[in-house]
Amino acid sequence: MLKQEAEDGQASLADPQFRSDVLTGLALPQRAIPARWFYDRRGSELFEGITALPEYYPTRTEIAILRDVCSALAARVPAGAAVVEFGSGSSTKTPLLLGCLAPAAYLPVDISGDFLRESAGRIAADFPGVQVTPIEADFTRPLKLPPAVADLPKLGFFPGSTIGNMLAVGAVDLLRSMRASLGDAALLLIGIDRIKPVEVLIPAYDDAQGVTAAFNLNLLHRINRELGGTIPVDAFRHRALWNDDRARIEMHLEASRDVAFEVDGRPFSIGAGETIHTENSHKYGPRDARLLLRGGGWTPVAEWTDAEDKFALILAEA
Ligand code: AVI
Repeated sequence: MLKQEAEDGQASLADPQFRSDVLTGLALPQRAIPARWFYDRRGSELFEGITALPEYYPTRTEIAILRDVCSALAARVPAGAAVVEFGSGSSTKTPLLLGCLAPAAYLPVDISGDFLRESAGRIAADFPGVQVTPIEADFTRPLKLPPAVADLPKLGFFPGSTIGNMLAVGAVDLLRSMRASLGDAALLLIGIDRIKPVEVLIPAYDDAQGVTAAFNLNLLHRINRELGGTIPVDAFRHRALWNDDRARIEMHLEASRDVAFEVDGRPFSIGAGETIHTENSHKYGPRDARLLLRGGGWTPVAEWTDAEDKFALILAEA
C-alpha cells in the first residue's frame, strides 16, 4: 500500500491519483475534488465523529432497522453464507449482522489496509465460528473472491448509504460490478437514505458542533500536507446545500475572500464566493431506490424502514 501521509510534510509520497484528481479538479470551471479523498486517518476519525452526532440520523437509524429486522433477514438469507462487506471501514454495523445471520465466512473489503486489518482482527476474536478474510482492495472494482468461499451462498453488505455518494451512472456500474463479484445466486443488503425535508437534511450535513465542517476542511489540510499545497485554509468555509433538482446534499468549500495558492508547484486562484465542490450525497425515494437497484442488475425482494421512513435497508437478489 502507498504510504499516503508524509510525516515530514513533503509531497513526495503522495498518491498519484490524489495528485491528479486535485490538480484536475482545481482547474475545472466549477472546482471539484472527489469525496473519496476525505478519508485519510484524520478524515476517517472525523467521519466516525459525524456518525455519532445528534443531527446525523443515518447511522443510528440504519442500526435500529438492522436490529429490528434481524429475524426477518435471517429467514431470507441461506444458512452458512459468506458475507462480503463493501467499504467496511471500521465495520461498526457488522457485529449486528453477523450476530443475526451466523454466517460461515465474513470478507470485509476496504482500500485502507490498516483500518481493515484492525477491524477484521476484532471481528475474528468476537466471532470465532466465522472465517474472517479481509480483502484490501478498491471495492468499486470487480473482486476475485477466494476459492475457499466459492461454494458458499453470498450476501453482499453495503450499508451507510455510501451508494448515495456516487452519481447515478457510477452507482449503477458499482451495483453491476458487485453482482459480477458475488455471482448469479447472490443477495445484496444495501442501506439507502431517503429524501426528506431540508430542515432535517441540512443540519445532518452542517452540525452545530462543526464536526462536518472540520471533516470538509480537512481535505484542504490533506492537500497542503501531501501535495505541497499552500492553501490558506482559514479563508474557506464549509457549505452544505440541498440540490432539489438532483435530489442531493452537496458539500462545498467556499472562499470567503480572493485567494491565490500553489499545489504541487502549480498556481491557482479562487475568487471570494467561489466554491470547491467536495461531496454529493444523493437521497432516494422508494421507487427511485428500487429502480437504481434494477438498473444495477438486482431485483429488490424485501425492504425495511424506520417508523418515520428516514432510511431504508433493501434486500435484493441477483
Ligand atoms: C459516507 N457517506 C455515506 C456520508 C454521507 O452521509 O453522505 C459521508 C458524509 N459526509 C458528510 N457527512 C457524512
